[in-house]
Amino acid sequence: RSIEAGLRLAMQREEMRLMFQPLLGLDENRVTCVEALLRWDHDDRTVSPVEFIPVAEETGLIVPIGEWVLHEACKAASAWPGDVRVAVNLSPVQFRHKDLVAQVKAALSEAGLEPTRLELEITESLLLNDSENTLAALHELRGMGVRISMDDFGTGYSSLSYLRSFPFDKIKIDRSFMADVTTRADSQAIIQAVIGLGKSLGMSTTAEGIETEEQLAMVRAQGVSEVQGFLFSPPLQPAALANLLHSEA
Ligand code: G
Ligand code: G
Ligand code: MN
Ligand code: NA
Repeated sequence: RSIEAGLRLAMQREEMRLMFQPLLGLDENRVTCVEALLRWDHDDRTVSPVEFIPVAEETGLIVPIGEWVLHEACKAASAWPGDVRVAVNLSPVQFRHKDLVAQVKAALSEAGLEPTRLELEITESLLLNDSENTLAALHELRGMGVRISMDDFGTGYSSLSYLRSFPFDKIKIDRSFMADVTTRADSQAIIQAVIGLGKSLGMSTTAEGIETEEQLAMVRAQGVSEVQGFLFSPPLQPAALANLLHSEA
């Protein structure tokens, strides 16, 4: 397929780049974290990760691509002011690869970035396979000081059992729960319950997909720690993100 053929050449052609979406800490009232989001400029268009990540996973190309993302994200973060963290999305395939911990260590040391400034986001589906190796890698990374977030919480099948098998630092509540949060009491109740669950397990909570002032007011009142969404900022080019951080510093 053409995506596969293109992906094989994408790295050497330097067609991959990162966008950066800042997250707002509500207590701090400043950017606390920035999520790195991969883009592929190919054949006169920008291909979304939704399209190419599955192909990269099937072909194993996600391993070198993911390693590049880790290095680029850590390098970018090392130039940001203050203690802003960088969040990197990881694929389950990367977790099954025996070199993941070594790759993370290399990316951190090459960039001179403290491990506490790196967050790794994993979606719930990840732990389904090969859970022993995955858990061992997660524990080793966490032992180094790297933070681990559960991404898209509430969309998978086993959210609650994952919270019991691994001590995540952060729960990111999926944006599908924000869509109707201002009009539906049941969505509000679910968000409230997840925040409470996080508090009792010592995990912070982030609300994804905040697009309106009403949604922000709602999740703020409910006690969420951090928000992400187009209201505060869309994903930005690296220079625009650096400007934003320097204007805050
Ligand atoms: O930025 P955007 O909305 O297009 O991202 C779409 C999806 O792609 C999201 O689920 C996001 O987690 C995923 N994604 C973005 N960048 C990366 C990456 O570097 N690695 C992996 N595995 N997934 C990514
Ligand atoms: O699955 P993950 O949470 O990693 O996905 C991140 C994706 O969510 C990014 O591709 C980003 O473009 C998208 N995103 C970020 N903020 C918003 C938002 O407020 N609304 C919508 N619809 N998408 C968002
Ligand atoms: Mn994410
Ligand atoms: Na998400």
